[in-house]
Amino acid sequence: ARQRGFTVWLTGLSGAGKSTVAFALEAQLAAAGHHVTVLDGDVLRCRLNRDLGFSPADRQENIRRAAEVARLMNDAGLIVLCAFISPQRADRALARDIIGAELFIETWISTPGAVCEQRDPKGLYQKARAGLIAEFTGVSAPYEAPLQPALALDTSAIPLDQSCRLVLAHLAPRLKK
Ligand code: GGZ
Repeated sequence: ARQRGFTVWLTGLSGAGKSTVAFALEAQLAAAGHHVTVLDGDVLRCRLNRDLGFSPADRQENIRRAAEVARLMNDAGLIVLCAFISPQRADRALARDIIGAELFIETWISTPGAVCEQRDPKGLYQKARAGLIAEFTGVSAPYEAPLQPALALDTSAIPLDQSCRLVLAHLAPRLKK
């Protein structure tokens, strides 16, 4: 029988390493013969979600659409790696309900805010501090950390390959057969 899909939901601050972990995992899972894809907030916001901003309501709609897409892909047998800040606990609960609790693996990329701001790969924190970006998560908008994530990974404390190994070890029972 075709492999059943599931969703690894990566949540964390901008610059925490969500996309980096997601795309590295995608490559490793694909190399092992699994059907896998990434849904990335920054990417979806260029197409499917291009009409959405960063108000709480728009973030919720962003997460809702992403979760509906992940659900369709899971139904089609794909492993889906979702990388969204998804700062609101209620929105992650909505995603879990849409995808199905048993197929939803919440993974907190827990890299501290000070490290993310230090990295500032796109200069967004600097712009947010200067008041040029409103409602920027961790600066002028809240991030609600998961209370009981399946996994927590601080990418400033462990290297990328170890983060991938920890996720793959957690997924191992689902990847059998
Ligand atoms: C947070 C913002 C904002 C604001 C632009 N707040 O690290 P990035 O740059 O490349 O990816 C971030 C992306 C966040 O999109 P998500 O869909 O993951 O967000 S959410 O789940 O909250 O809906 C960041 C960039 O967009 N960005 N403005 N104000 N991140």
